[in-house]
Amino acid sequence: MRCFWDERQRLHDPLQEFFNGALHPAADQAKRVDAILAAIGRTDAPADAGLDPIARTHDGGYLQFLRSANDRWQAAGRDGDAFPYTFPVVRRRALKLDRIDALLGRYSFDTATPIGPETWTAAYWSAQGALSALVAVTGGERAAFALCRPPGHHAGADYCGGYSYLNSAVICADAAIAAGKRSVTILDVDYHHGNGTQDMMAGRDEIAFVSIHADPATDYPFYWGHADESRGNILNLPLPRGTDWTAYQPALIQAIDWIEQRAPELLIVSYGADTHETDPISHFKLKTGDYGSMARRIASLGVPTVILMEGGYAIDALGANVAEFLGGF
Ligand code: OKP
Ligand code: ZN
Repeated sequence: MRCFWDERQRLHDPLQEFFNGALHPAADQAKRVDAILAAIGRTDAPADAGLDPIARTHDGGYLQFLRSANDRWQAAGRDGDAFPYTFPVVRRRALKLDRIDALLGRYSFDTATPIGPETWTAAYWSAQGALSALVAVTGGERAAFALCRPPGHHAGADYCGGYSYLNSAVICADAAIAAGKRSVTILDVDYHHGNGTQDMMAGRDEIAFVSIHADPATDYPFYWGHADESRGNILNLPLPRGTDWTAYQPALIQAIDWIEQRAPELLIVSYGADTHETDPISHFKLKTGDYGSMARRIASLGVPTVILMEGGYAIDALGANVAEFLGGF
């Protein structure tokens, strides 16, 4: 299977994230990449499709912010990664503010997603990898993989969060529709709900989103991913902490039946290996071999598939988990 990766994605190297009242070492470490690269072997550098496909999906003001945030942070006299600390609550009126701290809160929903000097560059090439995987699949490949890192599924049209800055899955889906596909489905199997992807599904009947994830009553991102948000082109299948393959399988079958009914021309899989039993920030109990079973079930749909990397933080198991999933195709 063709795998896309660009060395510039390493330039995003966040030091810390803030949760539970303290700074912790960032879970999205650049060394995640080494584990995956060692396991998948040869990769191709993505082509540069430019800014247009990213600007089709994301808000212009947000993109401008993302590109300039760390410069503005430094201009305000700070070092290192830019962090938000004040957030406009949901109903606060729109204000045209220029202060970096106001912009950081306006365009973020958490304190886990700092912006470093090269975050834009890394996120840009992460999205380009997804677009190149799409080109491979529309060109006739059965499936292709993009090692998207930083990930994308928590990023909305005008916000970052959950280690995500640009939503590669939606960028890819929008590009496929622009290129003439009539129907695309995004299947998200990361441990965490893909809130950014879901948010961008409103009014998009040609794109559908189905997600299997930890119940947001107990797990991040809390405010999205509940079963009662399912409607039309959205299906949320939350599962409790402790879910193993036996308990996971029925949800996967339900997701696959739902996809089959929609008969998409293209499938995009947001693949997270953070459902693994040893993941340090998650609470499902899948084993390495389960990813092969999962992939074979998905592949049985017979739909051309773009596979995008999302989370997965158990470095010791990460390479094997990704290779097992890709091997299942
Ligand atoms: C990104 B992806 C841990 C707090 C974690 C952020 C999680 C982001 C997950 N106690 N907060 O979906 O893998
Ligand atoms: Zn995750």
